[in-house]
Amino acid sequence: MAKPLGTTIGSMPITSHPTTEHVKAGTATHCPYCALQCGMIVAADEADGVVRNVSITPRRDIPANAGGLCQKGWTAGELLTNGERLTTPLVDGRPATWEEALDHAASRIAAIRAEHGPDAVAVFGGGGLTNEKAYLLGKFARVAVGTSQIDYNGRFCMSSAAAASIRAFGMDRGMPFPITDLAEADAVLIAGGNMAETMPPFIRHLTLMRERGGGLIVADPRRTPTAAAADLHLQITPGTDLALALGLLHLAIAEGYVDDDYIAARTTGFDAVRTSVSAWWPERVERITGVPVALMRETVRLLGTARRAMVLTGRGVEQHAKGTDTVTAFINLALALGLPGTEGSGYACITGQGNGQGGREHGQKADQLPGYRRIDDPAARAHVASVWGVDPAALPGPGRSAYELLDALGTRDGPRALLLFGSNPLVSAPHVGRVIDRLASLDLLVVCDIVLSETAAAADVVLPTTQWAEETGTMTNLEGRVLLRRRSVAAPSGVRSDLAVLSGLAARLGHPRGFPDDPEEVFEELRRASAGGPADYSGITYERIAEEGGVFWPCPSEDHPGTPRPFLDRFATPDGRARFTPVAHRPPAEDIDEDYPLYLTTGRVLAQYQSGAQTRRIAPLTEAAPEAFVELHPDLAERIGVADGERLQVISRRGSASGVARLNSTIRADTVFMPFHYAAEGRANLLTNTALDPISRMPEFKVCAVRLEKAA
Ligand SMILES: Nc1nc2c(c(=O)[nH]1)N[C@H]1C(S)=C(S)[C@@H](COP(=O)(O)OP(=O)(O)OC[C@H]3O[C@@H](n4cnc5c(=O)[nH]c(N)nc54)[C@H](O)[C@@H]3O)O[C@H]1N2
Ligand SMILES: Nc1nc2c(c(=O)[nH]1)N[C@H]1C(S)=C(S)[C@@H](COP(=O)(O)OP(=O)(O)OC[C@H]3O[C@@H](n4cnc5c(=O)[nH]c(N)nc54)[C@H](O)[C@@H]3O)O[C@H]1N2
Ligand code: SF4
Ligand SMILES: [Mo]
Repeated sequence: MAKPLGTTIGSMPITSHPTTEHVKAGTATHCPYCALQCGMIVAADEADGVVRNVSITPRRDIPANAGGLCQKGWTAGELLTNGERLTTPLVDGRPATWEEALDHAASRIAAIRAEHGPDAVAVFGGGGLTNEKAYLLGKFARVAVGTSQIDYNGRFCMSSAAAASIRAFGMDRGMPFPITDLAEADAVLIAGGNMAETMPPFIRHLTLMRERGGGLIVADPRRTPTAAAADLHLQITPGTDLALALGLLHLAIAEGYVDDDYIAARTTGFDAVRTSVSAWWPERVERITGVPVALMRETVRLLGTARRAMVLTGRGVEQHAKGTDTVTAFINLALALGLPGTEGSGYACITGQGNGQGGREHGQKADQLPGYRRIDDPAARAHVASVWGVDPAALPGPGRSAYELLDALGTRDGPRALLLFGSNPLVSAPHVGRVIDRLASLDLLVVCDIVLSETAAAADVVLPTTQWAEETGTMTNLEGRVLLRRRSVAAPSGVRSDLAVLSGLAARLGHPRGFPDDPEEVFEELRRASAGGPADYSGITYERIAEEGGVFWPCPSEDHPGTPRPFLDRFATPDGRARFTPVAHRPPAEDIDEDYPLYLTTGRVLAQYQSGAQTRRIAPLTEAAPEAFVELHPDLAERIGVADGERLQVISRRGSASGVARLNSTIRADTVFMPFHYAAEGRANLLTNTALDPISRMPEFKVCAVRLEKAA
């Protein structure tokens, strides 16, 4: 019997309340970080415009966290009082007034555009930005600048799962059911996700499931806290999940678990998929994946006999050059078992960033207009152009995807200016050595941030912005539930909101109207722009969200209740049926060889968030996770003569990074792991591969070939 899922992970309780006697009356809002968007009450003392003594209390009325928070959430108040907060614009590294900084940025943008055309100016956004910001950023790029060159960090996040969901279901709502459905399942397969560290309160839903007798299966090359708590751990070779999914479907067919009635009534294309998995017999899959046949059989039995079952994917299977096909193979498995679009069962992608779901819907993507519309669809262009009051012909077409955009900066045909909001690519982009050169070759780099991130430190113009609890905006959580993140404390003097920055730049570029800085006004326009699109927000208002605690999209009118389970009656395809698509396994873009004999995989630790720009500045978090490390098996450590805690150099074809050795006998002996949260020599992305998925354009963050050396 597996261990019960714990209630404490790391040093902080994740499900209990703090003592509440001293808690001041505060504002109900949401966490600054991940897509769980835990509800919290933020209270603080304010005197002379300075915020002190911030207290954070978890909300019980938000089902995703229901009274729990992780260590990052508990300590988020320190973001509001941090001494490293930016409060003055910088031009060429020197403090400047807002007028000077905005004038300088706008005049350089105008000059570069006049000389080289609008596509010489690029815009890069983030999945942590509110819906209002993501929407206005997309409009700013297309209307105020006129550029096609806009994309965002979500391309590095869940884009493969989004592409696979659109391929299968006609629509990408990451989790097409309320998170509380998990507790009612009889079996859950998590492929490449480590929620015990990446979304600790999520575990509560799995604990409830297991307490009812449900089975948890986790596929991960490492024995993570999530895998350790599972009934079955499939300790897979990195980059081989596609073969695993094909093998599981092969077994499901062979052992009679396929739901023929569901397939006939709700899907198309099964015959081709059945044929495509016929050669994926279990012994062959075991040779490729390292997962024992017996565990595969048990997995299929658990999923196949469950009355209700869920298949979930995380970045572990998605961040590969074949991520879209891998997720497709897991969706094929779920469809064959009859799960998606039925009550209490389904497939979901576990979205990561705070507004990872909403951030991929409203137009900061290279190929997209608001409402999850395609920018190459004439009807979508006509609708959005009418809301924006422009000629549809004036809207640019699709631009480059995130890595392709970064890779093109400063090249002969590439952009010469970049405006960046809510991302820190000098830590988080693949093959970061290349990205350092590309950013350095720009004529203009403008970064909006709350702190001097590694990327902001390289900018010509830095604009200090307000953050979560200092401003209001909507966030769409991993369930597709639109939430209101309310202003709870005063912003420090000297900072402006991202909306105000866009408004100020647009005015200087000749657009004094159409770029309001009031979030609700922007949301009202977003509602109209999204109306009739797949992600239809037209029935959602700030008032409704406040009253109802969140509204699920699509919500096409104010009297519509919202859509917690969009696929119950039909999928979002033209014929209403889900589509099976046959996919083929292939090895990682860069496999191991004599010179680089180990797989490197990368990911997260509980106490750090993303590029670390925010969390590396919070004392309790840096104490908990102070520096870059390399997790490796003791046998491997012995071979290279390194002891626990000694410094290691990790070398790939693209660069070299360093971290302290962390010996762990539960990791595969052919695999090393590094978190990607750290700066300088600790950057895992000095090593990672830029091979892109052909459909989602996702880089292969999760597997490349490396060798280890003891640091001199
Ligand atoms: N603490 C913390 N929480 C976060 C974040 C953070 O930075 N820190 N970021 C947020 C964001 S944006 C995201 S996207 C989510 C990500 O959430 P997760 O997807 O849970 O996070 P990762 O750690 O990137 O990857 C999950 C697991 O995939 C495994 N893995 C690596 N390679 C493979 C492989 O080839 N196959 C399989 N099956 N597994 C593999 C890793 O060992 C890792 O344990 O977390 C969110 N929450
Ligand atoms: N090797 C490797 N690399 C990875 C991954 C991996 O698993 N392995 N995961 C990838 C994934 S899933 C993701 S999501 C990316 C994330 O990587 P990044 O895009 O770098 O994400 P963050 O660190 O969240 O960057 C957000 C930045 O915006 C700032 N910020 C926060 N709030 C605001 C705001 O409201 N306005 C503005 N203007 N700025 C704000 C923060 O201070 C920070 O500097 O990394 C990717 N990179
Ligand atoms: S799980 Fe995510 S949303 Fe919840 S407290 Fe932690 S970082 Fe914040
Ligand atoms: Mo992400």
